[in-house]
Amino acid sequence: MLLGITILTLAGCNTSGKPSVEAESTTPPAECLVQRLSALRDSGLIAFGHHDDTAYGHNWQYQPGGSDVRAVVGDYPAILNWDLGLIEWDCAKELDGVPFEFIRSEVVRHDSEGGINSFSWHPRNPVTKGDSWDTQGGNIVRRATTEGDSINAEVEKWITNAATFLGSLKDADGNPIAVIFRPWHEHTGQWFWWGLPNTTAEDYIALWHMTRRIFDENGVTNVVWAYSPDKSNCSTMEEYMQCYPGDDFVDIMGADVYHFGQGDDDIFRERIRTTLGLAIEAAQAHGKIAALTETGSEGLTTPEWFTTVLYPEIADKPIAYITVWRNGYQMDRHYYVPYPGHPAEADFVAFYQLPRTAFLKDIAPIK
Ligand code: BMA
Repeated sequence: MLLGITILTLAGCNTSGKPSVEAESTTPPAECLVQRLSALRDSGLIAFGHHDDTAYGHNWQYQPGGSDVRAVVGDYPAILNWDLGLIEWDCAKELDGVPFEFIRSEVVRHDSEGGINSFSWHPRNPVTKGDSWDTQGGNIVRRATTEGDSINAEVEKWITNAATFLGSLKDADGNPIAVIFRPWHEHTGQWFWWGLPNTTAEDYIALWHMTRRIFDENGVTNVVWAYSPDKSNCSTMEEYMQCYPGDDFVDIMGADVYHFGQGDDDIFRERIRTTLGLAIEAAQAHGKIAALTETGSEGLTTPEWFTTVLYPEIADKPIAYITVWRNGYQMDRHYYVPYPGHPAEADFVAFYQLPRTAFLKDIAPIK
């Protein structure tokens, strides 16, 4: 809900957080989004994001205007998160079945309404052809970054696919739409093939640099880069920064911290304080933007979770946004925001009404 948002005119950018047309700005679109996120953080608002929000929800999919968030609070999330999983195999749909062309049209629509889009990526395992969670195949990241290795050529092609798609996101005037991209996430956990200990910090950093080089070679100027360690094995600054690719490669210092287990509120609180605390400290030290890049309590078994567990932990934090994961279509317990009729509905409305939480209407620029 609105807290007196300050619309700043940023150098080379207009009030929508885009390169200024009138001034024939040469500021890259990504830079304007970085400035918009900084302004958002400085305004005291925390933008709310939800994964696949308008594609499907608890008991519906692909309905015009559909969104569990909107159905409950009457407004869309400020940030829509999407995934690129399976773009590497040239598939028409991402790993949870959302067509990439649907994603493109939603990105354009949300952007035109003043919202922000963000992307994660769950690519397949290039050695075993299994999914992201298949950690078999040795140090795949080393092979992926070693010139001459067949996996290197393959993963370079995968990254080129991601760069081509993100770089091709354009608004109705043909201008690139800036988006947040959060590749190779949760690397401090051991569940992804690119995570520690399935690779080394040195190899991980090489993968990030390779990713960035390929985006640059493809002329992509609309990507804001988010680094997002998971709370696992991430309770010291040394652990948080262990795989940091460097100030020239990252714009957002993230933290992925989920609430597992009913009633383990204090464990979650402590994890947020620790890992998000490190993200904030690192962001301040490196001149970056901090964010709670993934969070949530699956099934919302504590109906007041948003206002009594999550909000007190983020309310006084200088972060630009938070993102919760998806409301699976016809997945009984796999959802992270309430849908109409769910016991957590009233609490989510109360969360929406809190002065610092920002949804689409709060961050949409005044035109
Ligand atoms: C996980 C679950 C899976 C999904 C995956 C990638 O957290 O939601 O069902 O396939 O993310 O989106």
